[in-house]
Amino acid sequence: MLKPIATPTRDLVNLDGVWRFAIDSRLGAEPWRDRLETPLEAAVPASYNDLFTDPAIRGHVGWVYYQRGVQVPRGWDGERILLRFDAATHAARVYVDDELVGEHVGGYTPFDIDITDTVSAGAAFRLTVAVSPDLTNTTIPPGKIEVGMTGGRTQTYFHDFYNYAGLARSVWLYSLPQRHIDDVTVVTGFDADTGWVDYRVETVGEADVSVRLADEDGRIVAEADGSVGRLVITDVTLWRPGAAYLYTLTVDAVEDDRVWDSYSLAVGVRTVEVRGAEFLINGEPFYFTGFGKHEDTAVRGKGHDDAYMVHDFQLMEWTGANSFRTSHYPYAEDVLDFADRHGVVVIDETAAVGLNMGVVGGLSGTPPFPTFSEQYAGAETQAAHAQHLRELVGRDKNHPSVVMWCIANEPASNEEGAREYFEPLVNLVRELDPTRPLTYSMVMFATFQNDRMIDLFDVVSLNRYYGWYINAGDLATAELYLQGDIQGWIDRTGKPIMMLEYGADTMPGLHSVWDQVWTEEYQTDLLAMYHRVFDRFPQFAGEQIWNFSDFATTNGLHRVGGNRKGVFSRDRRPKSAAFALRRRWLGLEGRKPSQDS
Ligand code: BDP
Repeated sequence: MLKPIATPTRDLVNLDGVWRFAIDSRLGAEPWRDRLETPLEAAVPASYNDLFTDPAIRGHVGWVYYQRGVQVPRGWDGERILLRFDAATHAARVYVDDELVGEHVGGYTPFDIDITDTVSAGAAFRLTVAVSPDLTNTTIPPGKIEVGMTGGRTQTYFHDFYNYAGLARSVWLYSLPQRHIDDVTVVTGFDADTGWVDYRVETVGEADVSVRLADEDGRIVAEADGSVGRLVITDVTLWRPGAAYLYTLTVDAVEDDRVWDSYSLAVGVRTVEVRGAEFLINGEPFYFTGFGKHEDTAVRGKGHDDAYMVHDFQLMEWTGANSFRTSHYPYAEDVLDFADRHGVVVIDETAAVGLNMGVVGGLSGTPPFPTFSEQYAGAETQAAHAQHLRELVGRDKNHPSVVMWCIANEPASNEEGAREYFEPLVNLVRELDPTRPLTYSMVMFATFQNDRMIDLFDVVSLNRYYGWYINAGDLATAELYLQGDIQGWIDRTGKPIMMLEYGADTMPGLHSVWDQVWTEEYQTDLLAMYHRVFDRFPQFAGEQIWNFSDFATTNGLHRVGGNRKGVFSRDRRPKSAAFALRRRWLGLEGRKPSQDS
């Protein structure tokens, strides 16, 4: 799916700003038929939850409504006219004046609605968007809605981060020529100094395709005709971690001597491969350093914010991180564009978090009922997961920064039914994208003895909390457990092994000379213990700490003001561990992990 951009043949109008806002219980029937009767306005992009002081809005179960007027530019006669929602979390119904023009389920992937037949160039219309924060067994992530003792509907879900919802990313109105480029797919490769870009272009309407590739100085380095082909680059400059290089691919759809449509995208030439226990980028072993993150800031919730994006990348670079995981859902496309431009490596994760009833069973890991059953994650959930994967790969397939798909966080891979649930999804992603390795991050109680599906995947990704949820305050015992755990996975799989979560909740300013949990010293010591263990295994392929920064969670007894496992606080101030990481990852302590593997 192509990102909407302005080109010589396409126009783009941004609809961000302040929209009228109300929850359904405070509106009459079919509220889209008129101006919303509400005193409230909400910022777009932003999650709506923390904008208002009213708890009934924050935790609302059911539809919320956004509305604004839109003016269609007068020059758009004869063009196709579309709305693009970069995200509506978790479902949306879109109305133009009185008419329902489209719907979408899935809170973190974009969708288009073609409104050509409903609106006119030069005219204005009323745009109303109903957005649902609800999580059920037909959404990804899944959740449960029940009627409680007070008669109100309550939402539960099986992940700790707060269920922020709303229009958290940009909304656009854009024009497309009737004959247009519908999709572009690139796969890159190289041999010595010669690089190539295999491309495939899909068009709507009859048109001949011609493509050209320019380097960063704007020099054309290769050209071709036809909707499928290979562009060869002599003396290629590769896209490398820490040293991004982007070519610009321009695609023209031509017919009757006229360029009907033109579209450009950035292309980084690089390869990704798993060989034995090694994760290779451009044929060279790559060791991941970095974080699991969240899209999470005060007031905005999961609202995309360019200032925070720039600052987060700065802080990651400052710590020496070379990568991050989009835990636990696809991030705004702007984040991947930024990673492409700055040579930051991304593990792109789906929103499939909480497919695990064992987590409800607490540390025993005993599910109250089977996870992979019609009661919870059944055929409908699997279908929603498959659709989510199609949309994720469709959006992100051309980003050089994306080197691996993580198709679920902590699923119950130890439970019966896990393999049957995941095997078709693995096959689907391999068909959609045969080039990138696959992984899922593994919950504590999915062990090398009981996991049922690792052989379907390329990389073993562990989430481990020895020293926190297990052996809290006893790092010596935690170290033994961790050592045995990693050894077990090496013996069982021979695949690259990475740690995608490890960490400790930490209260900035709390200190102790002893092994006291929640102190800054304990977080630093726990991370150092993990690193000591990782460094004993040459097969180890990477370390991403949980979490980059503190983040909002749902109410819960073991969360004090959110999840505090951040190396930075929620307002991005470093805890002591940040300085220790910087020494390790920038190689200031002698060993630089990325050089040794
Ligand atoms: C892991 C989850 C992550 C949580 C983390 C924690 O993958 O989303 O935030 O535990 O408890 O199980 O801090």
